[in-house]
Amino acid sequence: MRRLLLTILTGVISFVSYGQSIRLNQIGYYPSAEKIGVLNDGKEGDRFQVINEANETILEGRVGEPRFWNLSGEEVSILDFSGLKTPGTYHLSYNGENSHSFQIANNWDDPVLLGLLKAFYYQRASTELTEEFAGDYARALGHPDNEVIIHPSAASATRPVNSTISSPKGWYDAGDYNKYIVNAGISTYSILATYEHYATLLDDLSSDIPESSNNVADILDEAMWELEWMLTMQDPADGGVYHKLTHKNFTGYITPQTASEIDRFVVSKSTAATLDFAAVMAMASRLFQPLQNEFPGMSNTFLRAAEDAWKWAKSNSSELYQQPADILTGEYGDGNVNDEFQWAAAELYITTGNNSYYNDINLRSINASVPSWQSVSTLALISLARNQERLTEIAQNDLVRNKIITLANRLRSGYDLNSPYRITMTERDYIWGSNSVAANQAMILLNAFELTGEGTYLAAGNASIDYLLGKNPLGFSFVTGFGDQTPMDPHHRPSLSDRNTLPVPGLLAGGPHSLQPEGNCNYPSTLPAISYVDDVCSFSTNEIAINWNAAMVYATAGLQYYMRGLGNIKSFVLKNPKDLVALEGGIARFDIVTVGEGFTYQWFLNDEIIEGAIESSYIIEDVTLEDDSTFYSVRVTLNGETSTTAQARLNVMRDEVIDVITSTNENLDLSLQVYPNPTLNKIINLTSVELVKSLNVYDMSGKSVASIEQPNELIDLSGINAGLYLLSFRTLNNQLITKRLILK
Ligand code: G3I
Ligand code: 9MR
Repeated sequence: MRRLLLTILTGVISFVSYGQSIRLNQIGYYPSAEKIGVLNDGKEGDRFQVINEANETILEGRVGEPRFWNLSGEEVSILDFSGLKTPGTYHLSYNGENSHSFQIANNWDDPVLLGLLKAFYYQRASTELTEEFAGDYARALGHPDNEVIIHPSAASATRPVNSTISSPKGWYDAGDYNKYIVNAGISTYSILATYEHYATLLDDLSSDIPESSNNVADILDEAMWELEWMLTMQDPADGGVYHKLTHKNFTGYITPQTASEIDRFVVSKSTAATLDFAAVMAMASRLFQPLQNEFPGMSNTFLRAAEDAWKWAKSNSSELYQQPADILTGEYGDGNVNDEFQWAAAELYITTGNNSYYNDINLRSINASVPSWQSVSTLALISLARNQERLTEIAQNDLVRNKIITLANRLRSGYDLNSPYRITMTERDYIWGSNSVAANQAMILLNAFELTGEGTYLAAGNASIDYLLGKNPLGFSFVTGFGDQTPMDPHHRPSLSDRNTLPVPGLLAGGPHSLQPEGNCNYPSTLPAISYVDDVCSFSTNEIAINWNAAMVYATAGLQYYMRGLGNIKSFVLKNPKDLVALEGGIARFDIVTVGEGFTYQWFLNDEIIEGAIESSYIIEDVTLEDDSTFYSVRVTLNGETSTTAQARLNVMRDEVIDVITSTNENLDLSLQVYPNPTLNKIINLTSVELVKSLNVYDMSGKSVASIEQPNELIDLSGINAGLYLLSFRTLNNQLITKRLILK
């Protein structure tokens, strides 16, 4: 009955789901990374192909077991093509359907990171975007914001109602033209943290902006555009910070220049805005401190601004933002500002070393959670973890570390064990801006990786990026302009009012969730993971926003940084040993995949040390039936730190296939030779190749790992892991010849 119900449900829902049945990262994968695609409605055990640009099948894999995902209402199977390691452009094929193409490359994500960063330039207020830097997206100056009206809610003795202030620059928040301090907070944090954590990657990265020719990393120049605006939002009379700078209502779909004719207001100081401001300013102060020549005095200005804001917040600790009746734009309201206090205290402590700020953090009370504009205490944890060498003696570094790791473990186990899509997203994550949840989950995982050197966190973070770039039930790569199927109609006023067919590139759409507040959008479903529509009407799923983009800048940069070995962690475990099937009399080989130098290994059989088994692979020659259901684990040691993997199981099958020649034809061609065997460089030679029609390579579990039509004399199997394989040749007269091959 249950089964029937699922089938009915799947049947109903599959016609509303989008796009192709194969969902994968539409841009690319690192050669050493795990590579997973997801197939809707596949048959377990069926073959899928990896096809190169010359249209050759270079690998085959088997469709995994279908599992039902209630958030998208479909059964999906994993397509694991991690064995593909040779750089190039490929697509997958299943049952005659081709996937989008993707790259295997060490720099596949360069354009994505640049695009995401460049998007901030396109969001700039108070400046003309020139053709030199903006190309087709050039536009006239919008919102000079040099005469912004003091709204009654913001009036004070020195700034009476209807007086004006100048508050230029900053980024437009999203698809609207307003500027909100709360959201500027986490957005600027993510951008500055990207630099603070991954400077060596960012120092040389040019996003081709007007400041590119100065001596400063472009990402810092971009942040400065926002920081300069933020400074103007502080009332110099008391240190309090206005909540937002806004039109009274959302404008129509008009250009920035046209919208500039409509009045702008600063509205109400708030505790949340003032604390987010303090946190970001304190952080900026330490990052711009070395740049005295380029930005004279700015580091001090930031610090003073942070301290003044902190003082205001301490004596105005519950000024929760109340939207005035005549103001109808975004609220960014928040009923709880404890976390904002904690974050600001942490950033001030890190920058000044003043212990009184430390006590204000109240570290024990922080319950680590994936950060958002409304929930920022985990930003404090991350900054503390990343600045340990600057901290005074009272810092509880272990506590910080444990909190981050506990959260990361939850995310990783979702991805590892519980998710049919092998992602970290669960039901609670499908909120407005769900895509930024995925990106911020990656941020947590990257930080857990930094703290532990445990590569499985990195793999889980990579999975979030795969999700955002297409490995999701909608089959969308959610960054405009990147991927085959990307949002074409985002709720983004500059894109809606310009002459271009394509939207401004590099913008991350908010993503699916079931709120559907619009009433007039044609959503395909109310299921959280597919409640999305690529239509301007959908401001709740298809708008873009600076905090979402900034989270993905961080995630993409972090992934690049570690995968390219730029960090302190140059050696890590990427994959643990997996269960194996071996043949009686054959060879079983367990591997732990480590990246970098310095590891030592000790293997265990059923928890007992195996003498002499101290390599990254453990090979059992001549497997017997008695080895069936034995368990293997490996203890890895790096610089005196050890950890032991979970046990992998060995399953043994009777040797009934090896070197068996199956044919009904009497004239068996035995002249076919494969050499060298074993082979070290994974290139093999064939004799009598003119008699061979095709070749299939199987691993010991019977999984096809390569398939070649009309092989040449030299066959390159370098995309395949070391191990024992079966080569199955089909000759022109339809004989099937099977040989075993050891790749070392
Ligand atoms: O806080 C509750 C939580 O307790 C509850 O469990 C959860 C269930 O859905 O809802 C939470 O509140 C949500 C809140 O975001 C925090 O996630 C609201 O339902 C949801 O409506 C609210 O959405 C915000 C939206 O503005 C509407 O206010 C988005 O986070 C926020 O990103 C978005 O921001 C807008 C700006 O206002 C204007 N500029 C564009 C920008 C992006 O769309
Ligand atoms: O266009 C607005 C978008 O930028 C906001 O994020 C969103 C949520 O506050 O609101 C959009 O404006 C809509 C308004 O809330 C209701 N009427 C329709 C507007 C969209 O055209």
